[in-house]
Amino acid sequence: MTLRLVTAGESHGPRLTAILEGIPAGLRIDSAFVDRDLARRQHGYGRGGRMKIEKDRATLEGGIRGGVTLGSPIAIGIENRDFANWSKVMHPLENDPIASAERRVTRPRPGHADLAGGMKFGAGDLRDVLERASARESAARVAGGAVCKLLLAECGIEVASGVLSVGPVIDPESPRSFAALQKVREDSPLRAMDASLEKEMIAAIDEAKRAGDTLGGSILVGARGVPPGLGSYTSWDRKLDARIGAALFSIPAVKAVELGSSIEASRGPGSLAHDEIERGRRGNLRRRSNRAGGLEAGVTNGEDVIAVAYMKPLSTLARGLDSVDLATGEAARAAYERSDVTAVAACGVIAEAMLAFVLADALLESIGGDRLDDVKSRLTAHRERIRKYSRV
Ligand code: EPS
Repeated sequence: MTLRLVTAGESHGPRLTAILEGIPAGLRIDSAFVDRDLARRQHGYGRGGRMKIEKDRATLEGGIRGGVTLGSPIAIGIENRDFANWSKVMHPLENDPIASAERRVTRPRPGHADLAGGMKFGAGDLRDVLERASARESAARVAGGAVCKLLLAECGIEVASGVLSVGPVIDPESPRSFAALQKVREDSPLRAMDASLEKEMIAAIDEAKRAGDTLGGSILVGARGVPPGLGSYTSWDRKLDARIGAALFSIPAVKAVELGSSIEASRGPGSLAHDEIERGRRGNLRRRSNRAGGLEAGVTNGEDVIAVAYMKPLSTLARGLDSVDLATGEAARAAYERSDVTAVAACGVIAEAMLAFVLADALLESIGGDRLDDVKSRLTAHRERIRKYSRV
């Protein structure tokens, strides 16, 4: 692996940290761009009280000098404003025993990491688990992903996302293309691909909230301008579709991932599953469709990379699900403090970050270069070689 992204920090601890290692030297970092993505992740109808407290901003703390990367690990900090309300319980060194006892969690939520994580680490207080398992961590990934997007943009690659469905509200005919993603309105309440569905989506969220329930949904994430030949078919762990799948599966609450329109393709014959090859007017090779989502045998084929991530409904329900109190052994309702009703809009922005990371990693692996100008000139040579190959 050429690029590495590590995050640290608890949801109500002092701050989150992202360390991104492997970005070439000479990339200009626009911190306003990173902050814009952090704000996009916080946006979205259905979020809870926490998003009113936080105002995520990136503090660039390492690997950058005068706004330009040095080739060393990039460190980004994001303050948790809510820490001010939790310092007696979440201070890394010293906590107030009475406040900590009051905030102790012993009734695991089905679907969250509480019980499985508690069994793994032997946590007497499930807060030790849920603080790190919280989707708050995804803010650090979005900051790291924004830097990857800046690298990709220098190489002519764009990444975008939109909400395909919320709960049962979906347009099954919604086009799965990058062009459709470009129509998504960033300031709309849900960043839906089909704006005409937003009213119905909002009504579904309101209804779930009234019932003390939560909703999931699905998002489309895509990239345009990706050169052919990234990833590899030669070994299972080099396959880019597998790497994109793993990255999207790592997003909190994502339980299924699809590339292109492969679920529909699996239900029909091969004649309707593949993307037939033809020659364009300028002699270039092109496809009549993009059902494969820009990936064949784990290698990019030059079409837009398209994936869908499916998010389960959030596991913190106001009404609570049946559970067992680990302190008493008795049946009990799962713990509830506060929560989002849905975070599907945020999921799209996190998916952009994860896709940007995997594509930047694959680009550096295939094209390489210690300095941005080396990467760009090598990429130009790569694109030229492929252009010549396609015209033989
Ligand atoms: C989350 C629970 C909520 C969400 C949180 C993820 O936080 P709290 O427990 O403070 O109400 O708001 O998401 C974020 C804080 C965020 O920045 O996305 C959970 O349990 O996963």
